[in-house]
Amino acid sequence: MSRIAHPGLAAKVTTAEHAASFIADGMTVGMSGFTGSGYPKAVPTALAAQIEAEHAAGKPMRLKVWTGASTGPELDGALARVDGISARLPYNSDPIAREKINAGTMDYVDLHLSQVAPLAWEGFLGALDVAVVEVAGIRADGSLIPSTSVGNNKTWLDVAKRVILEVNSWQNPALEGMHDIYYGTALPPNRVPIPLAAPDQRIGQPTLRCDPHKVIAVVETNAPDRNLPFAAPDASAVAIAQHLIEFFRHEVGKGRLPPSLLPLQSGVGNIANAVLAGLLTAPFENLTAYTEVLQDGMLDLLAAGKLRMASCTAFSLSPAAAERLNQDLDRFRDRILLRSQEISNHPEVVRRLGCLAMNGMIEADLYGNVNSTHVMGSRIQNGIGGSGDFARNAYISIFLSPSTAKGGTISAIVPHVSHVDHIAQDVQIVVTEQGLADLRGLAPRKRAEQVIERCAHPSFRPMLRDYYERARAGSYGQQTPMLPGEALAWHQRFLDTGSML
Ligand code: 0RQ
Repeated sequence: MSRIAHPGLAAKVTTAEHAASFIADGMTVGMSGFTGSGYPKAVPTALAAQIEAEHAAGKPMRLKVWTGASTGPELDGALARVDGISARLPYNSDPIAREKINAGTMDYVDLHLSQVAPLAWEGFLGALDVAVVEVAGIRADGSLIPSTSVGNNKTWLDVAKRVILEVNSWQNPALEGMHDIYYGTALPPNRVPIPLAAPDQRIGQPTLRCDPHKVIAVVETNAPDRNLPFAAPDASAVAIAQHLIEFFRHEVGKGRLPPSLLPLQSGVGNIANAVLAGLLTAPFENLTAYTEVLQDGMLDLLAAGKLRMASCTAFSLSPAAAERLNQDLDRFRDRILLRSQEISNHPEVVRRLGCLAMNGMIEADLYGNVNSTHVMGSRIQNGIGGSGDFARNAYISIFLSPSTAKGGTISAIVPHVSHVDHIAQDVQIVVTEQGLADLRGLAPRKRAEQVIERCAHPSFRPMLRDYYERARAGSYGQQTPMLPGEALAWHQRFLDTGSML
């Protein structure tokens, strides 16, 4: 049965190649997609072929590409491979695009994910020529059934001059009704409070609005979302999870957290997933999540009945977990809500709900400043994503990482971070496999002692103590002792010798 119930839009069905031909050099294209979910699969691939042909004919063709967050290889990978992206925002984890960004041949605007939609309405990002959005179906009234991610789709459909829709029949029709799309946002001075006071509250409608007159092409697809499988948690990830769960138990014991904790936010990656796996056997029931991505660990918690419900903007599931959810969607559909990313990550809502923010990091320094994005201060790994939206506004802001990287040659605890994403005021708890530093209420010098003694790897502790003692002796000021040249030379040593040791 066709998924396109609107006759006018059904009449616009065409090939991906024809749809892609509406996109020209220099245009800005807003695509759907958030992690490997809900991104268009056919038009970007056709577009990559078109770009390759243009380049072969000696003609320029490069686009500005906006999305929700990272996407799948058919989008970022395909367009980056043919050198078809001049500028990208707001998040990237594609390895080919990463190389181009770090080679300086692709501009990358790394943004807080909650701020992308407002920036687009405010006109601060320039005009959006075309939106290319995957949906699970089109209803008779022309409204759109969202797919496995919402991301910035609402905004792209509203602000784009023209719209191309991909209707993916691989997506489960039972997705209909799982979304909550809120149309109450406005620009200052007309902005009003977001009326959301609990993770399971609905404040919007299940479908996306779209003016049918703006739709220039509809493409039918049947293609799976693609996320990478998670690695099984290693000993380090398990130790990090144990420290954190012990901390939660302690906080419940002190009466600073309720027994069912507070809404969980969990970042991307294997460590975050290991923490969720740890919660499966931890003594907390009736948990909730108010987060960006729903990953395997959360699905397991939902299946086990530990997690009462999860609010997110996208599924970020391994192929096996995506298959499992697709087969069994009826079991989960009343306990999962998908929202636009400006709401899933909204600072006002995160602060009101009191989220427990758990995010990965590249490195933390003695005072608790965190670098989430740049290796050695200059080479971007992914982007800040939603970590800043949550960290600054969380009830407790937690950053997690193994204490070393690159086979133990690099310390994730450093004298001074080589790039700052999260200032010390936004970082309350730092956890490595070595232990957990609780920095709440501590002045910088007390923070330094905690971070070195609890989080640093034993092979780096003597060097960090030595640096800190000399900083205490020779620093210009004693509020946040620092020897600027040496703090940066710490990173330079790796670049010079391949090891910080
Ligand atoms: O590089 O793959 O070349 O070996 O960084 O590190 O250990 O695989 O860890 O997948 O958990 O990612 C901060 C990047 C951690 C992630 C970051 C190198 C390491 C490896 C990846 P290789 P791991 P993870 C909401 C939350 C920002 C966005 C965010 C991230 C690679 O958590 O992108 O929080 N966060 N979003 O070797 C040198 C160090 C290093 C280092 C790691 N100290 N020095 N290299 N690496 N630490 C979700 C969304 O926004 C969608």
